[in-house]
Amino acid sequence: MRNAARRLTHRFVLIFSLVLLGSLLSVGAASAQFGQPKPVTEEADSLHTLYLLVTVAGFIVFALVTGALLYMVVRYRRRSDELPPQTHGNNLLEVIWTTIPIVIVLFLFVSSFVVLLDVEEDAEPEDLTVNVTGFQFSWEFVYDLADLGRGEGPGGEGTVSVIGTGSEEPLLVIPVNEPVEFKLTSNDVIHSFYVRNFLYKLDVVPGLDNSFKVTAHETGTFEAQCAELCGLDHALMRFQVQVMERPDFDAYIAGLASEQLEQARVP
Ligand SMILES: [Cu+2]
Repeated sequence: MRNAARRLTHRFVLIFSLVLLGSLLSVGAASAQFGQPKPVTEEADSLHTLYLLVTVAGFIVFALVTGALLYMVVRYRRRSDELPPQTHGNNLLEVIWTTIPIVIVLFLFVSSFVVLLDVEEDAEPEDLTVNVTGFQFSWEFVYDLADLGRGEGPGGEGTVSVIGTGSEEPLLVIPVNEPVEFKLTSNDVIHSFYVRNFLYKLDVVPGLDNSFKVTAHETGTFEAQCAELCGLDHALMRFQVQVMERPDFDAYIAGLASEQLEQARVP
């Protein structure tokens, strides 16, 4: 009898340790970004926190359910042909297993809604606007010289643009620590504007004005691409986003402006 009790304790300790180890590994993996690109905007930070919250909650539920299941399978396994006591219905249990999922779903709904409100907040009129046009098969980024956001900027009238070609990926340059609005339009079919490190993408739909705002908090160059299969050369619709300090951004735009003015002068 004592042997049987000891065996049971051993098994319980083994199962409990496995579940604990699994949970620790899961939480460790989740906090190590779990395959997500590094967030480089304030909005991406909120999205990443939400992602971790959902992932960790999922793993905790998984560990608890699997642990309870394994324990029950071992503890109450069939020992003889005798029919065990039969129980029909348990109100308390039903209330518990209905309430817990409702609380979890409500918690996830509220936290997602709060993050969504933050991420999809409208841009202010003084924010820098970049007009993005997707076309088969590249991108055009247009800056309005009279609307270069909160810095001094080169000023002046007119626009400057960067157009990609099949062989050359266009570069989208934005200033760091400033809200930037992207206004997305398409000339032909549906594309999708996707910058991995923004942890966000938005469809570029003909006839529909889509826009979103980011505040990048890190300088650097980040890979981006079209994320909607839009035709044969969809794979060529890659581009790069470069986040720079405000003076560098102003110098870049001024350079583009004088370059394009020069080209316009050439007969
Ligand atoms: Cu595409």
